[in-house]
Amino acid sequence: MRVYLAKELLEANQNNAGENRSLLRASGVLMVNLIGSPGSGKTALLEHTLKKLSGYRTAVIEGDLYTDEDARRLSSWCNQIVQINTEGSCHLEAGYIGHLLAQENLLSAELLFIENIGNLVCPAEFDLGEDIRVVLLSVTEGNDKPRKYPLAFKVADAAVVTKTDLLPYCDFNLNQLNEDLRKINENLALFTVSTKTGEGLGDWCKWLEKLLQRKRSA
Ligand SMILES: Nc1nc2c(ncn2[C@@H]2O[C@H](COP(=O)(O)OP(=O)(O)O)[C@@H](O)[C@H]2O)c(=O)[nH]1
Ligand SMILES: [Mg+2]
Repeated sequence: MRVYLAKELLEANQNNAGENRSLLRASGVLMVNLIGSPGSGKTALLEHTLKKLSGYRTAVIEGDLYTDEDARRLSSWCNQIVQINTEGSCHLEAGYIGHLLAQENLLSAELLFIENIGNLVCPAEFDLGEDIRVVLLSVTEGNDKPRKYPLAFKVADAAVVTKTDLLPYCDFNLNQLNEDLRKINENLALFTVSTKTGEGLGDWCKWLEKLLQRKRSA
């Protein structure tokens, strides 16, 4: 009997991620991987981001355990959407993404978003070959989450604090969050947004556009 070590499987994932990254570089597609707890506002942020960036060719890989509800929410706002149902698995892997890049017409997009499976643990361990990894944290989850789930914030390029319209009703301490995040990842970009009021969405989309320009001119 052969015993597989998680380390070996992660190495295989890393190789697949490298292949995805080469494909994306050759095609000039900017791939953004969104991770966050169930209900942190990933789909809502995508809906509003896709609406604001409607001048670009956009595509979404929507990861869910079973349903296609989120894909249906997003389908009017992007040029292409592909649903992956993991049927219980708690994260997406680079091999799945590589398969979709090869089978679907995703490389014709300029901006390709991935909504990862909702949780702050496993998705942090699996590089998908993305250019940018973004972790969402809603104010209703509490500002202690980076201390409790540091890897998700350590491996991200940006953190988006969502549902800021609810700040008056929560004990969420943005200053403490900032302090904790600097200790975990001093290069992390930080955005605060509300899809209800529109606060912060402009800055977030401008940042994405800047990354897109940089990718195009690379
Ligand atoms: N008040 C408020 N609710 C939000 C905001 N963004 C998302 N929600 C709500 O939070 C719930 C979960 O959002 P969803 O985007 O489905 O989260 P996901 O599971 O991470 O994709 C939904 O009921 C949304 O309407 C926000 O900015 N403010
Ligand atoms: Mg969702």
